[in-house]
Amino acid sequence: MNKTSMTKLVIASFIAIASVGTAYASFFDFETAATGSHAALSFTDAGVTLDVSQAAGNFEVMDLTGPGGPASWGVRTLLPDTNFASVIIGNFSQPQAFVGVEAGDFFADTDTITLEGWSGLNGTGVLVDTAFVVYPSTLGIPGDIASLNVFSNGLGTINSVRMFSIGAGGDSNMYFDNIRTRSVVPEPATIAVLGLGVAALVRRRRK
Ligand SMILES: [Ca+2]
Ligand SMILES: [Ca+2]
Ligand SMILES: [Ca+2]
Repeated sequence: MNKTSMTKLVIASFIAIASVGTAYASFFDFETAATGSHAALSFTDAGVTLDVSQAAGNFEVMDLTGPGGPASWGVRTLLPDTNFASVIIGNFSQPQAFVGVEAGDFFADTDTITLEGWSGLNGTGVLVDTAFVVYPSTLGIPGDIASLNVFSNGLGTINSVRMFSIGAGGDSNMYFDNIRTRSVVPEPATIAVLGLGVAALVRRRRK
């Protein structure tokens, strides 16, 4: 295979990967976290670091062994503190094109679960995308898992997320787990422009 066809193959593979809707590269399951109350925790997977905190107060890492979560959630999961409208914040070490999270509750109340993707850290800048799901009191884990996804778009890329639920009972005891992300990669057009720039530089050096 010559160099030109190799380049074409690389670009074709890149376009194929970029067009997959919710394919992900980094996965955060929180299984390594100590149970209990935390002000902040840091997780790294596939070159992306996720810093978890709460807008105010501490969040919890719950042990699901007792209540029994879904098998795919393992034995550690995130829970906002039990104050009304507590918000879990996730900051990423680099811009993300896609962020997904799973959520669930143990019946009790009807929850409105929200995932917001923001252009800045700590839920600042532009609100790029929002996903929300109403999770009725008749639903509960391990059987019923809600999945929420946000995507970068014309408004910007995602550098942080806010996750929260508002329960009809005034609490926010919704459980969050299995955060999946895909980092932003330069678009083929950007790569082509960069390539032209390099070629121009090489030509100038040769003169
Ligand atoms: Ca987990
Ligand atoms: Ca509920
Ligand atoms: Ca609830």
